[in-house]
Amino acid sequence: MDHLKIAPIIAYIGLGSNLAAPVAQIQSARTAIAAQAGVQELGFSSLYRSAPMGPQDQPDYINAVMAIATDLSPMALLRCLQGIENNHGRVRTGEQWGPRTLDLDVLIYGDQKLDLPDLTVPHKGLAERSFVLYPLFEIAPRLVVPGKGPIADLVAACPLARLKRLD
Ligand code: A4P
Ligand code: MG
Repeated sequence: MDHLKIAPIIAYIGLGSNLAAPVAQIQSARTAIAAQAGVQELGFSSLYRSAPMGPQDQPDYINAVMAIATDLSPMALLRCLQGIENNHGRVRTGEQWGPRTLDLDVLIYGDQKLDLPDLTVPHKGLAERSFVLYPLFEIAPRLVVPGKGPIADLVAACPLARLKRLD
């Protein structure tokens, strides 16, 4: 029944790192995500330097957003990203918004709105975070965020807040 094959979903992944050579962490994560079975890279934003949200006694972050087409279910995609986080030396200390070698968030999964015990999509902080909105807008300027509206409107309402695009 090949003719019934479901079309891949377009999803957006948020990448963040502020420990152990953050730029290299983000680049290596990009390669690892693109290499997953059932995942195809569609786009990747510039890298952005951002002041930490949360505890201030931690280094600045490097953030980026990646667009993918995927056959994976939302939960399969989350588990796959968590495996990549673990492979990048991610240690979960329990401190909320504490420093990390690599953080991978499912920002958007097609037009779906999900509120599962382990997965909220669109990502709960998306609309308030300049380090997510600006790179997302860079690669998907006409995107409509499910339940939240056009990305252009979200960006217009969100101060830059010490976000800097790197060359
Ligand atoms: N989870 C639920 N929904 C999702 C989703 N859409 N994507 C659950 C990924 N995970 C999701 O995440 C905690 C739990 O969220 C997971 O078990 C998963 O089932 P985590 O990665 O283990 O822990 P965390 O990341 O510390 O928690 P949290 O609250 O998700 O933090 P955030 O929102 O990821 O923020 N400052 C700057 N400048 N840049 C950053 O990137 N990132 C953070 C972390 C803090 N400050 C930052 C940045
Ligand atoms: Mg996270």
